[in-house]
Amino acid sequence: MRPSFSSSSATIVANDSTTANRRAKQIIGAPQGNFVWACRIACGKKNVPHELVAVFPHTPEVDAIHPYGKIPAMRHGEVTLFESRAILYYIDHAFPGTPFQPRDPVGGAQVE
Ligand SMILES: N[C@@H](CCC(=O)N[C@@H](CS)C(=O)NCC(=O)O)C(=O)O
Repeated sequence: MRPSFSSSSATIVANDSTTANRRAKQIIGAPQGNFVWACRIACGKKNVPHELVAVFPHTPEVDAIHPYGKIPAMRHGEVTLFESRAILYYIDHAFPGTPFQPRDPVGGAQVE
């Protein structure tokens, strides 16, 4: 069963000018999931347009990417990722905008 969600919240309208942004980006997972929310908030902060594929854990869309079937997973062109920290890292580094973490080694390590 697919979870219900407001389709109006599933698409973030943003400047689509970069090469990375031109590829379709999907966040895969039920919208009520806290780790899913973290990834979607990150997309919002970076103005990264994305489609929410609203599915529960252990569904085919998730199992195709995550070896343990957990949400979130992510697809962006040829790139597939799982684990919210990895997805957040990707969003932070692949797209322009104010970084979530300091880029200098000491600042980045302190955040970690
Ligand atoms: N460390 C993972 C945790 C993901 C996670 O536990 N997601 C839950 C939903 S909030 C899930 O998929 N649970 C199903 C399961 O554990 O089998 C991450 O940060 O992505």
